Amino acid sequence: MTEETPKENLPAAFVNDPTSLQAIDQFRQLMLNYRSAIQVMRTKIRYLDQEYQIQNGHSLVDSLQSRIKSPESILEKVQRKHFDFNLNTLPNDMHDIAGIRIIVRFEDDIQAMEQRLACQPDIRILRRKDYITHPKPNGYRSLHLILAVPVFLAAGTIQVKVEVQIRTIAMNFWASLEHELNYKKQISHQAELKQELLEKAKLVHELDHDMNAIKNQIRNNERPEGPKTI
Ligand code: 0O2
Repeated sequence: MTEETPKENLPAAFVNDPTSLQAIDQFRQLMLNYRSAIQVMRTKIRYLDQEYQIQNGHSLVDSLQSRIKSPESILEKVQRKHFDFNLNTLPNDMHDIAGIRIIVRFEDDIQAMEQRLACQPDIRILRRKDYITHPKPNGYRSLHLILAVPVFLAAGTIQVKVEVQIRTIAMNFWASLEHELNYKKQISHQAELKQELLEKAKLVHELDHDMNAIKNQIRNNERPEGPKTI
C-alpha cells in the first residue's frame, strides 16, 4: 500500500527543483502526522463511547466525522488569516488542519464527552472555545477544543494539534445548512436566509434544552433493576 505520488506524475518543474521536492515531502509528512493523529483520536473516542455504554446502558456518541483540510482550503485560510505560508510554522498557526466532529444526542452528553477527553493522560487541551454558552452572532453553537495528540514516529513522539468539535444532532443539523449557505456566494436573498437561520437557531436551542430535560425525567424515573435471578 502506498500513498506516494510517483515522481513521474509530478510536474517537471518540481522534479527538477530539489527544494520543491523537499517541500512536497515535508508537506506529505505533515499530512501523514495529521492523519495519524485523527486515527489516534477516533480509536480513543470509540473506546470511550463503548466504555460509557457498558457503564450506562446507552451510548454517548451518535456519530463521528473527521477530515483533513484540503490543500486548497489550507491555502485559502492562510491568505484569509494573513499567515506566512511556511511549512515549519503552519502547524503552530493553524489549529484545524485535522478536525474531528463528535455528534451526540443531548446537551449533557457534550460535557460528559469533554470530561472524558480531559481525563485522558496522553492528550492535552490547549484551547477551549465554548460557542454553546456564548453562541456566535449568526446563531452557531458548538464546543471547540484544540487538543495536542501524541503521534509516534520512528524518530520519536510529536504532539499534533487536532480540533475537536462536540455538538448535538440538532446543532449539527443547523450548522451543516448554515455552512452550505455560506459556501453559496451567488445565492439570492442571502441576508433574509441568514436571518431565518438565526431564528431557527433559537428553535434548535429550545429543542435541545427540552429534549435534555425530558431525557433527564425519563432516566431519573427509571426503576433500579432488582436483583438478577439466575
Ligand atoms: P470546515 O469546512 O468545517 O473546515 P481560529 O482557529 O480561532 O484562528 P477559526 O478557524 O474561525 O479561527 O476557528 P473556529 O471559530 O474554532 O472555527 C473553525 C471551524 O468551526 C470552522 O471550520 C467550521 O467547521 C466551524 N465553524 C465556526 N464558525 C462557524 C459558523 O458560524 N457556522 C458554521 N456552520 N460552522 C462554523 P472552517 O475551516 O470554517 O470550515
